[in-house]
Amino acid sequence: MSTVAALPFPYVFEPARSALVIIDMQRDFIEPGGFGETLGNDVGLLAAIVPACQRVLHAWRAAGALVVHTRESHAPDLSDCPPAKRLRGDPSLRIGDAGPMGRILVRGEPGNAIIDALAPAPGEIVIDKPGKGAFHATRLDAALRERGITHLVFMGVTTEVCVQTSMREANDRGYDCLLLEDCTESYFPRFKAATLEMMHAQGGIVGWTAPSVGVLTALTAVQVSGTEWMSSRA
Ligand code: TIU
Repeated sequence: MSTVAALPFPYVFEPARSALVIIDMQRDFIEPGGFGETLGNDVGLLAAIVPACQRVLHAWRAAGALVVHTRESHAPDLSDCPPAKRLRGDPSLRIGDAGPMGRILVRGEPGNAIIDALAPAPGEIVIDKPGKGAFHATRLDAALRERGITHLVFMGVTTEVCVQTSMREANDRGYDCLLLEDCTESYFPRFKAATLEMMHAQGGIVGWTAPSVGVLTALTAVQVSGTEWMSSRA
C-alpha cells in the first residue's frame, strides 16, 4: 500500500489496483487553433502543467502501473455529437468545421491528437469519448473492472469540465479518486480553485486532491509485478 498526503485526509492506494487517468491532454485544448480557442479561451495557461504531468506519467510507467489516456473526440460523420453540443453558444468554429489543425474535435485529425510530450505508449489504454465524462458512452468502466482497478489518479484538462465530470462519474461507480492539483488546469483559475475545494469538501464527497510530489515519492518504492492488472487482459 502507498499513502499520499492529501485533502481531506491521506489517500491510500495499491499501485497494482490503480490507474493513472490522463484527461484530454490534446492539441485541441492546449494549442492555438483548436477547440479550446474556438470557444474563446486563452489556451496559454494549460501548457504550464505539461512538465508536472510528464513527471508523474514517467514515474507511473516506471512503477509498471496502468495508464489510461482519454481524448474528447467525435466520429468524422459526427454521428456521436448531439446537435445540442455542436450548436451550443457562438464559437468561431464549430465541432467538425475545418480549422488550422484539421477538423475541430474530430477523431484522427492532427488537432485531436494527444500532445507529443504525453503521447500514449504501447499497451496503454486510449479512450475516445464523445462527452465530457470519460465513462459516458465508452468502454472505460469495463476495461478498469477487467483489470481489477479500484483507485484512479487523475490529471488533465480542464479541471472543472472534463476532469471534474470524469471524477464524479468514477466516484459514482465506486472508484476512490485522487486529483493531482499541479497536473490539472482550467482556462479560468478561479474555476480550478473552486473545483479542487468542492471535490474534497464534505469529507471527500467526490474524492481527494493532492500535489503530485506525494505520488512521485510513493512510486519510487513501487514495482508492480506485471501479473496483476495485465493478467485479465483479453
Ligand atoms: N471547454 C472546456 O473547458 N473543456 C472542454 O470542452 N473539454 C475538456 O475539458 N476536455
